[in-house]
Amino acid sequence: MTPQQPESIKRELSFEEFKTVILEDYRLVCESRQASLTGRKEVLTGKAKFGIFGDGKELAQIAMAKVFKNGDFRSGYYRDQTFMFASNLLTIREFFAQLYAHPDPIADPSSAGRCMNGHFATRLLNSDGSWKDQIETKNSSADISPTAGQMPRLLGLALASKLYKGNSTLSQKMKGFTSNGNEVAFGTIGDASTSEGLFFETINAAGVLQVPMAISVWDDGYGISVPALFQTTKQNISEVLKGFEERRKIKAMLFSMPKPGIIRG
Ligand SMILES: Cc1ncc(C[n+]2csc(CCOP(=O)(O)OP(=O)(O)O)c2C)c(N)n1
Repeated sequence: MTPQQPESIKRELSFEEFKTVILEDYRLVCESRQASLTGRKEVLTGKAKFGIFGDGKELAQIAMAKVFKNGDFRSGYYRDQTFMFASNLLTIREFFAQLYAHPDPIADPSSAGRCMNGHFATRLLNSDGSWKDQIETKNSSADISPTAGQMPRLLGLALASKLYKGNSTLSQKMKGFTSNGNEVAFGTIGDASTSEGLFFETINAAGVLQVPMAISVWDDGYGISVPALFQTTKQNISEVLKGFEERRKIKAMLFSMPKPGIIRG
């Protein structure tokens, strides 16, 4: 995690502080739900051409936003509006500007109307073309339309942190991009999209490489109208992924193996 943790995370909250946080979170849940309902009406009445929304996934995203820090990156998909609101990376006005494909980057900073709605990007460049300091901000890489396409990029972002961490010369040179590799890459994906090969390749590679990556699966049991029974082994991706859990035994075994140079006979 990046060093600048808010005070509220470091110490115990008083009851009044706790109440304030809960009420703020509840307000955001309601606002985000209303944005989904209103947005869907705009699409179904023909005022916006297409739209997918994040209703039903509000609370989990608020929880995720609480541990998302400056310097971290998101690589996610179209259901993440509440996470973006909670991370202060998107306003409801910008959300609707994207739905109406507003061509002004001030109205729709994600893509100036170029991307579909729910494709959440933060800007990496200043208006003069220079790099923004990515350590001072929370960051979101632009969503892409093929489901699970966000997974390899998630892995790449996490691997970058590991490489920075292991190479102080590199991380010194790349000030503005890393704080000694302490950044975490946060990924999101729908349960049906976990059937894509890119998902399993990413999970496998993350296990091998041991990179700082956190994945949330928004598991609602369906991919459009197809239930998990027809697309996920055991109908439950969490059960499937248990096989990828790192076991202390395996780790201990690897560490006790002789180095290749000293194997005899
Ligand atoms: C590679 C690919 N195949 C199909 C689609 C069409 N598509 C868009 S969303 C979707 C369903 C995804 O379901 P899930 O991953 O469970 O996410 P949810 O929308 O339910 O949160 C499909 C099949 C796509 N965008 N990309």
